[in-house]
Amino acid sequence: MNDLTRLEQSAAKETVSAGRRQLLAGSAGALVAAGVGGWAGPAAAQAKPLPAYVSWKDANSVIVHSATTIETKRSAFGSSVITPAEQLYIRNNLPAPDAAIVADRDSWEVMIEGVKSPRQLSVRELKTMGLETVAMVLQCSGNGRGFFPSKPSGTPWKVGAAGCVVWSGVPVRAVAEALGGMADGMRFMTGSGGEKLPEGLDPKTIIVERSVPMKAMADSLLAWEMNGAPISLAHGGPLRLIVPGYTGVNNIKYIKRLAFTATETDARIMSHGYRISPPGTKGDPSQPSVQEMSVKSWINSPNPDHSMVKAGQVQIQGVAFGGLHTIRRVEVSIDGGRTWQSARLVGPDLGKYAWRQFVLDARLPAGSYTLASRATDSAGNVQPEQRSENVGGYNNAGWVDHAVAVTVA
Ligand SMILES: Nc1nc2c(c(=O)[nH]1)N[C@H]1C(S)=C(S)[C@@H](COP(=O)(O)O)O[C@H]1N2
Ligand SMILES: [Mo]
Repeated sequence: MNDLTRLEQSAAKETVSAGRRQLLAGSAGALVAAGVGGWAGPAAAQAKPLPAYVSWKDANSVIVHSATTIETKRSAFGSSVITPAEQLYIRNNLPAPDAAIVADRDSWEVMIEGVKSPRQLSVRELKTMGLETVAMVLQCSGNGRGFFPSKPSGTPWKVGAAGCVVWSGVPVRAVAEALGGMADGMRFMTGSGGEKLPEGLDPKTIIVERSVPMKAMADSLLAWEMNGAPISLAHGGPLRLIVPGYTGVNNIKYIKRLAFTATETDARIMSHGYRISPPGTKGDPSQPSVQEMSVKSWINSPNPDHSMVKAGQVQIQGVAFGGLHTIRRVEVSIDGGRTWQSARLVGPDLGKYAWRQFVLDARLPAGSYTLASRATDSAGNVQPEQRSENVGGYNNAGWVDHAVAVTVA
């Protein structure tokens, strides 16, 4: 039995117990408990239960697309900057490793290569080498894919494959220094995930292994803590590579090897995956890789998932981030982008990699509105009106796609 089958079976088991739990919650739960549930069964339109390894997530805050793809509901994003672990999205390209790896966290080892004195370091040793904390937006490269009319293959995320999370760990540069500094001629930082790979397949075709340009090292961490707690298995514990400003896939969970390399890895997820491929083409190494995030914002409230919006004073709020730059301003439109008003940034500024909450205090008489937001970063980059078409449905920051239609009564 391979890992995927095992995962599906455990997910199926979970269907039953979660269904029992939901029985009290109403008829949807009752349907699942009656055995109609399952990943592809007739009840597929019903909310899928949480798989076992993320059973601790808040079921009401997430959309379970599959056992390895779970999205935060737009209506669940709060106003206090940080996304709680219970609400944060999940994206695993491979089934998560066995929970045994977080039983003795300090013993987890990562091999450091491409330095003068390469060696294996345990989390216990890493904890002696330095400490830094960074708040950053973790966002899947495919967040917003669900808005592409071309229906790219992959999870149709809307806005919820993103969150703002705080990580603590040792700066990668401190680790490199402790091992004699970088070897000559290295231009990339390459991280490899520690999942067990199915046998009989070329590991390069399945391993989660990504290279980022060396400049990304400056603020990168080998992190063991998220939002003040040891990183859960689901989010990459015991140890995760954090590359602030770079899309989700570059933040390698269960990191088992960190190498400074002269070239990008030839792992398939790097060479062919996550490429900006023009319509009608296939991913290949000549195309731009999905790496740095760019300026983006969206409105979370009010939105169509909420119950009816009452006419009168309304706080229109959302989040904005610049990827590698801080947010300078956010404009909000209540008429689909014909006219714009400056929104106010609220809450603490947790640094250039975090998102900012914004709010527009508006008086809305009864009627229909298209609410949109448009962010500008400190480098003067303005969130684009339209997505850039690409086969994979990556990097969607277009404000038109992210607008919401609401009825005020
Ligand atoms: N080892 C490993 N790291 C990984 C992945 C993975 O499958 N395995 N998925 C990547 C992708 S595509 C994303 S979007 C983020 C998701 O992080 P999260 O599940 O903690 O939200 O992790 C990235 N790091
Ligand atoms: Mo992702």
